[in-house]
Amino acid sequence: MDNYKSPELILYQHPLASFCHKVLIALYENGIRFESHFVDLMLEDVKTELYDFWPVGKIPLLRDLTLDKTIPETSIIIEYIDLMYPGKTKLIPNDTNLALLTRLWDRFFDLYVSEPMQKIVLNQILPDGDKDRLGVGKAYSRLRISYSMIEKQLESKKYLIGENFTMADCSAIPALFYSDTIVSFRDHFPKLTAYFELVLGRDSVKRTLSEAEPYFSMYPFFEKIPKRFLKDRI
Ligand SMILES: N[C@@H](CCC(=O)N[C@@H](CS)C(=O)NCC(=O)O)C(=O)O
Repeated sequence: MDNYKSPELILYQHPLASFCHKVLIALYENGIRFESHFVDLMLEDVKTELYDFWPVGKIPLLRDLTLDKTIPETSIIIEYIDLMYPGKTKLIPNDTNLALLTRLWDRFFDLYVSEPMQKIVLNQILPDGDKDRLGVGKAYSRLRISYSMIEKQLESKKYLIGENFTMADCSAIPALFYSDTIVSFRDHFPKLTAYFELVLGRDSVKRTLSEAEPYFSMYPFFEKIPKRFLKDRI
């Protein structure tokens, strides 16, 4: 039986989606029980249910049935679970300055790694006439600048903001997992590479990636996903 299932929390998500990984890692870090509702954005009925709660239509989306609350936006979902369902990993530090740094690096990864990564991935599946050459060029250079900034941030730190794993790391891991398949950081950014290897070892991350694995072949840069993340290691 799956320990993580409970009728109280429902997470609308898709196991391939990087922003869903961000929240899944946070939930798994603290063994928070929830029920998963897969959202296939191609299927109208699932989309309708999601749009009823949050017309923006982005995933993931959390529903807390105990309080009849809808919680959208990954950073807000993580803030919410840290507050309402605290566990061994304090995702938002109690110290005000560390909390600010956590939020800053969470924003940084969403806006300056995930966003350009998504731009490049989306562009890959667009028909030729709709491709955005200029925007994609900017996205590639943004990723390189971001990697240099992360390398500097990690100079004397174990995790992104210090000794402890936080929301900033939840945000970083999926962003880096996919961005590395587009602009690899492994040859030029040793601290970033070492950090990424460290976080890949966490159970929450292993579980998230193994649940994503059956869907990896749908990813436009599938051939760039390192074979060690694939079950059949083709
Ligand atoms: N700012 C949002 C971003 C979420 C997001 O972009 N989710 C993607 C999946 S990774 C999505 O819903 N894409 C479908 C769409 O944009 O219609 C958050 O942090 O929750």
